[in-house]
Amino acid sequence: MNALRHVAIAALFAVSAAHGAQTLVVNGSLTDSIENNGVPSGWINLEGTPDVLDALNNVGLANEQHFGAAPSASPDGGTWVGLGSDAGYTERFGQVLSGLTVGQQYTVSWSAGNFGYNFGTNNYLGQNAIDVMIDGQSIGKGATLALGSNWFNQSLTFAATSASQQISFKLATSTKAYLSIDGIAVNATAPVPEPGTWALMGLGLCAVGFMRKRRQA
Ligand SMILES: [Ca+2]
Repeated sequence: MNALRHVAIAALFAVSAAHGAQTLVVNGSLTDSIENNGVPSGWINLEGTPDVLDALNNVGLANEQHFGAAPSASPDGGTWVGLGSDAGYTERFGQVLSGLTVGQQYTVSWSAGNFGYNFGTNNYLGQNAIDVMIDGQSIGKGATLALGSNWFNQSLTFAATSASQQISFKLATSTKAYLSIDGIAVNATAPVPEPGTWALMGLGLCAVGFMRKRRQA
């Protein structure tokens, strides 16, 4: 009887542990040295020349402060990534997510701002949106942002189709623009217990049922 109760309790603990959420992104804070044409550690450059910047070093150039709108402090802090676009030109960066559960829904969240770049004829001041891709296919985009000083929290969801999938970010249209992104996270939206957990949970429920039966007898 006591042993059965222990099995039931252990199974319930296993189920609640499976619900613990943890971001699957490496260096989602996009922390690294200021860099023109580079991406932070943990990330790969997929198209064009993304930059690592902050409010004092636009487009990843030291002491470059020609913004279209002065950035407010990033909600995530530190450095972030800048993505440009123009007719026939795009910049994209990403990383491979591993440990995904097939069929599981995941939420991708990030902060974005449109501070632009305004220097001579190099004007990237248009509005644009962050486009999110899984294995090179768009799963949607954040709200379109006009030039301004604020950061906006944005998110999208997708269902995993493989244990490892590449996530990447670029601008949604070819309008000449330069947007910033920071604080990227990927978390299970509504965790589904894994097969092993289902089995344990079933065992726990059987044990509870068995205890009830014994008590009734
Ligand atoms: Ca950051």
